[in-house]
Amino acid sequence: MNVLSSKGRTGGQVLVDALRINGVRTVYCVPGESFLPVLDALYLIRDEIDLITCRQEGGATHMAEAYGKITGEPGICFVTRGPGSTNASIAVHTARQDSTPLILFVGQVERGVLGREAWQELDYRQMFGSIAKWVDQVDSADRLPEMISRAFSVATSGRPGPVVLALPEDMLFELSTVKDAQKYQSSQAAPTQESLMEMQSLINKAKKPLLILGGGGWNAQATLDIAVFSESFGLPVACVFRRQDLINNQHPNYVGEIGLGMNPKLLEQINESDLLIIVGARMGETSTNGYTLLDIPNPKQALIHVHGDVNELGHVYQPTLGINASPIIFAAAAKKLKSSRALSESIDWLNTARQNYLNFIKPIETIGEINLGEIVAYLNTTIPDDSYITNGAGNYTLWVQRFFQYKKFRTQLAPTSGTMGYGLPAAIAAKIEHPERLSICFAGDGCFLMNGQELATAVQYQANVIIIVVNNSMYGSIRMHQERHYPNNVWGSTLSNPNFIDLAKAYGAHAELVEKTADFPAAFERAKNAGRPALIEMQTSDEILTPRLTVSDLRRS
Ligand SMILES: Cc1ncc(C[n+]2csc(CCOP(=O)(O)OP(=O)(O)O)c2C)c(N)n1
Ligand SMILES: [Mg+2]
Repeated sequence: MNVLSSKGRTGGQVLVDALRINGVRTVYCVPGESFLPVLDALYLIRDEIDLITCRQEGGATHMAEAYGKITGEPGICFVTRGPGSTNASIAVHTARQDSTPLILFVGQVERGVLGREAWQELDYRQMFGSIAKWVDQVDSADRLPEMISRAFSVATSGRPGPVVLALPEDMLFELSTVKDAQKYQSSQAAPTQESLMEMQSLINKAKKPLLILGGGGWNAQATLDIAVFSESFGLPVACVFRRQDLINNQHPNYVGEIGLGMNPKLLEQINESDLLIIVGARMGETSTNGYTLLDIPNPKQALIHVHGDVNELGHVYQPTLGINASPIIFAAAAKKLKSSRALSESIDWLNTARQNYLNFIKPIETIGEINLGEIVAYLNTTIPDDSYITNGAGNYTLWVQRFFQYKKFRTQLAPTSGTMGYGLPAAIAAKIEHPERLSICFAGDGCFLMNGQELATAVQYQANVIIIVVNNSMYGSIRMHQERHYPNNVWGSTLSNPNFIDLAKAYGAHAELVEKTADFPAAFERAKNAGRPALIEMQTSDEILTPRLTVSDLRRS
């Protein structure tokens, strides 16, 4: 039912009705006086749409971004003008690089003072011009249904991404008799029959083909379909940086991640391969060893590139065959293709890749009482397959991504944008969306403090996440680069931290310190059963940089 009076609805009510029509169930925000009519309209339908109030816009917008990743529908976030929008920009960038559907609504000064650099005024078209997929300002309440409908379509069609809409304050109070638009439709490209036939023939001829998955716009069914395709053609399957959940990592064709800290043996096989079939991925810097993995613009391997955005094909690499198709439609079609390859001929190629992967994920010896590899491996074999594992940026992520096997679609919530502070808001959004599932956030000491304030949000909404803080008292990743370029000159990368246990308890969370690897399982059980958000801190040596590199190694080299 519309919140309709005889003179019409306020802009805020028209906007909220549009959200409801488009299936929105959760809205994230940090409130601002610039969008009070929206808050009021949300109050009137509070039984239908949950409002999650956060502590900082970076946290709020990252929660909305994670909602977009989990559901495939745009995450919705409201922030105030000026400083609210600048705080929120971090997650607009994440949504851009991670190809996530997101709609960020930003307050704006009233129409009559626009252009004077009024209080907190910004030109959002300029500010978000290079990061949003579309940014605009709604200057009349009558145009809200049209522009919101477009926002949903743009955010989800082709390569998904972020949309920013600015809302002049007086427009939201304005009364309008405009009619609602229908629910949005998302449009996707489909592969032609000819291109599928050509692909089939290229694969049938190849001796050492490799399938690489990545990007946005997938769903659970597509990941199952693509696995069937890999089986029919005997293809080893790699996933790009932080997209490891596009195939069950226990599937016999999965051979590892192409990202930072990747298996050198997988790198060798990519070099040796004669055909790469890349589905959904852009093959950006982090998935190509800094643009060294594939020759630009002509890789020495034959290249089949499948992408939902036609502009990605030929953007960096000239494909032998470019296919403009959404991963979902492509995977459904590829699943039906029949192989005429003699699978026995390439079985060694596949088995070697798989064995290399299995060897790579065995935990290795480390310095000190905490072996992070063993702890991740413990979780890998004990937690339910649908548990969420989230992280931000930092060297601690190398252990998570190397030793954990993601088994279901969208259980890995990790920013390909490399933004610190992502893990906690993502874990909270996941727990709010699926309270019945475990939601585990890995964070470095640096990473945790970037959005640690959202622990208050988790407590407020009973989002009982489990946070594992890997505390090495440094921005370890930066220290590693520093040691490489300026050995011994440690500067600006050490951290003097708060007592994380006391801090978490002050927020109302359960918290404990784990000092030895063997103590982790019991602490994890207590965290799971705490009935509130929980934090487990583990202190690791500042000598350890990555699973296979120490500070001393670097100083000796
Ligand atoms: C928002 C943001 N700021 C800065 C950086 C640069 N950066 C990348 S990793 C890192 C250090 C991370 O430290 P921590 O979370 O403690 O993890 P560690 O590397 O010590 O394991 C920094 C500062 C970044 N990626 N994102
Ligand atoms: Mg650290």
